[in-house]
Amino acid sequence: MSGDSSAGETTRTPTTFHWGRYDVVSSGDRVVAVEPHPGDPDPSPVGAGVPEVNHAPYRITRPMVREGWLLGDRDSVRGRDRFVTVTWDRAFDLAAGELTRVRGEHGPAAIYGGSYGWGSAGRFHHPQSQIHRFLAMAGGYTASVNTYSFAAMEVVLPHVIGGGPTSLHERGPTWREITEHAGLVVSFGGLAAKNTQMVPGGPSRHTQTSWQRAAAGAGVRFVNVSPVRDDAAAELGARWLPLRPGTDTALMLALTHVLLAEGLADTDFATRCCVGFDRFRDYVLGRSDGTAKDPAWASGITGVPEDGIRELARTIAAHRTVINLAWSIQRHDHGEQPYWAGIALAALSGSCGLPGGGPAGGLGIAEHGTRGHRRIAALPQPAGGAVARIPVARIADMLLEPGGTVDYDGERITFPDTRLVYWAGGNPFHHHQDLGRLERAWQRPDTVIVHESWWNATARRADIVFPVATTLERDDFALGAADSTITAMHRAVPPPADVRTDHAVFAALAARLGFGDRFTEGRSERQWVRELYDRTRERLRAEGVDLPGFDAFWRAGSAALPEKDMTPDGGSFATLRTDPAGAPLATPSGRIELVSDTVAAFGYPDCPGMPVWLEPYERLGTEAAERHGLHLVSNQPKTRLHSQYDGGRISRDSKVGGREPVDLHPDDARARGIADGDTVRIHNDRGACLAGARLTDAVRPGVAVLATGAWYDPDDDGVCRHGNPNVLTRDTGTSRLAQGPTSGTTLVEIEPTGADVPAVRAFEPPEVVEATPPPGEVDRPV
Ligand SMILES: Nc1nc2c(c(=O)[nH]1)N[C@H]1C(S)=C(S)[C@@H](COP(=O)(O)OP(=O)(O)OC[C@H]3O[C@@H](n4cnc5c(=O)[nH]c(N)nc54)[C@H](O)[C@@H]3O)O[C@H]1N2
Ligand SMILES: Nc1nc2c(c(=O)[nH]1)N[C@H]1C(S)=C(S)[C@@H](COP(=O)(O)OP(=O)(O)OC[C@H]3O[C@@H](n4cnc5c(=O)[nH]c(N)nc54)[C@H](O)[C@@H]3O)O[C@H]1N2
Ligand SMILES: [Mo]
Repeated sequence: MSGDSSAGETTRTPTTFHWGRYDVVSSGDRVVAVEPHPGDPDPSPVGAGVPEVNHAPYRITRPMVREGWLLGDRDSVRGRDRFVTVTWDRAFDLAAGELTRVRGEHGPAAIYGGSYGWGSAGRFHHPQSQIHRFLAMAGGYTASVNTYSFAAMEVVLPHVIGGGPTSLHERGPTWREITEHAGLVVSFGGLAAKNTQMVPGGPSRHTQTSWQRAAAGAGVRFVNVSPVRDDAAAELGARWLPLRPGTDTALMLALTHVLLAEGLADTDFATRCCVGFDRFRDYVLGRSDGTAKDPAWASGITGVPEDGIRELARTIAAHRTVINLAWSIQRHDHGEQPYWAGIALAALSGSCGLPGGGPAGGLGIAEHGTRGHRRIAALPQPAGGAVARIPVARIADMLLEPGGTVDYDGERITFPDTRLVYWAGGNPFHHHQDLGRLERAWQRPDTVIVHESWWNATARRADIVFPVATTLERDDFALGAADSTITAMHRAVPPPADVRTDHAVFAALAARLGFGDRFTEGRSERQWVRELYDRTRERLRAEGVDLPGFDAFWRAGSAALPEKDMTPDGGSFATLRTDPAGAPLATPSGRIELVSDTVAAFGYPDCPGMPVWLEPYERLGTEAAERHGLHLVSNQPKTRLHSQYDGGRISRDSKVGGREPVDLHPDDARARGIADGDTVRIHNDRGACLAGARLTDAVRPGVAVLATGAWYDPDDDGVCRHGNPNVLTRDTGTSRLAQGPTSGTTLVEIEPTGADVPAVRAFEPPEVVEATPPPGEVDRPV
């Protein structure tokens, strides 16, 4: 509970991050500790690293402007420049001036405000909501659609099973159903315990791993189809099927082949509840193209032995089976295919539409398979703010090719001429692919404005940097999308003297641009928090949930909601199974589309009208692997949320020699003269980084695992000294359908570096020069 604290005494205040609910222990202006809430049975360790990062030397504590930009030096380079301190007034004038100039000279589409990223959990201070409201009211902007998480899935699934982008999550079986009815969970991409830590908006309690345990305890068997053994917790006793990354579609087609060839396929469901079964079957059996997608064929592609494939198919047919599809399998070239093929496999498995069976998306991630989603009130957005839009992962294409076009889900999108980029709550110099290419693209706009709390790679590449308050320095409330506790987020400490909230920055800019009152609606931040809580309360009342009034909630620090279990009927595929005509899906046919005439009509060779195996641009077992013999898996980090809190204790403790660890099989390491703990150089034709080798037989030979999120730290040649995998990944869309990111499709080679290696400088702030402007005069470096 918050209250006064005098020096020496500590205060406890409740807060929530995307990784859970915590108590913040503070003393005066300092955060001393961040402790998991006692009600969380399986808290994330990431919280422990928060206090030092909140007060880190690389915290941005004053508004800053890039020197070369301020001086109008067109040859100066973003990312290599010094910064000049400016007053808030000056920073607001510069930003408002540029927004006005760019809109006036080039139109609103020249302002890119996609601003993708995982800003903080609070509902009011949610930076995406703040920036989009601001830019919409300022006259419009170019937005982004879809996600880095699961773009391929969210674009292809509406064609296949209908509904919204995450329809599979809502339709998949719950853990309760799995525990009670399932015999087998086959998980493509595993169900890594590490990934269950994070839920957008915050999990008040982490329940995934205990559900997994309960299912295993009830006799459910698990198969972990993944290059990494630890993608299933040891206690699940999962069978590990290590395949070559990016080959899931071939494996799924072969499993389907066995079901068809051995008379095990549920042809009744396939003909009654799906469309296109005949054509899909003919493709799988090789009748239409002369290649049977049988286990021998798939074994050559996936590296999984023929017998293993045959046996797994028979086990699937013999049990109530969940076909779980992790999001990682679609962050690949042709990433639409494994989701489509996975649903086809589930449709033929005999379990689709029965309790505890059928396809699931992202079970094991983000508390899926537990409860239904809540309708939480958000900051209102004016209509029509986005005057143009791009698929989110096509940002570098947009910056490099103004006027160029991109195919996307049946449309052709023309890239605007981007003059101003405005980011709040994301780190593109962590999340985007081929960062060397993004570096070049990022030099193109006239102006880049960034809100950040820390001198990360994106803040260093901005022209105007607004230093913003962290979650611990603001009042807010949180309710994870599928959660059962609404939590208060009390301001634990004040922000540093010259730091403001995102909202305060936008409110001040709005005032300068003449729509201050419209933006704030006359409410203070605290009044907005209350307002959004009241609106949430109102919405939940319509669902029969009675929340306390704001004051009582704020005092108590949290309020419980009744658990919202999804109907235990096998999800909406159950009604499809019993009555396909009476309970149609929202697809053109009303059924599962094994063949989609809509997608076929787009005429995309890289995403035809049914699930097929298409060669990715690179993979193990092909000629490309002769030069770069290891497949790089850049998965989600166990010790942080992407790049967030990389400098915190938990992430730092995981580094090897101060660099991001790369997991290698001992055989691959031996062949390259690499020992455990060595600094290594990972490289391909796109770039290179350094990392610290960790040898383990928990990765498949031929695979190297370097988690995403190490703060990008390029030297003068663009070699990342710290180990950010996105210097190595390729910036190509999944296909013309979704244009999603393909970070998973990456071959590399690795070698030892020897002793002479540069130090990591990711956490050293850039050079800052103090400007001492006489009042009213232009800032100049001294
Ligand atoms: N190679 C590879 N690349 C990947 C992935 C992968 O698996 N492999 N995964 C992809 C995926 S799934 C995702 S979702 C993306 C994630 O990409 P991002 O969401 O961009 O990554 P984060 O590190 O979470 O960045 C969030 C940023 O917001 C800042 N921030 C936090 N709270 C606030 C706030 O209240 N206000 C402001 N102004 N800033 C705030 C943090 O300091 C941080 O810099 O990465 C993608 N990139
Ligand atoms: N601790 C932690 N948890 C997180 C996040 C985080 O940053 N930190 N990020 C969250 C976010 S934004 C998202 S989108 C989700 C992402 O959820 P996912 O996309 O499922 O997560 P990943 O860790 O990228 O991948 C899961 C596993 O898939 C395996 N894998 C990789 N490529 C392949 C492949 O081609 N085939 C198969 N079969 N397996 C493969 C990898 O070994 C990896 O460990 O995670 C969320 N959870
Ligand atoms: Mo994500």
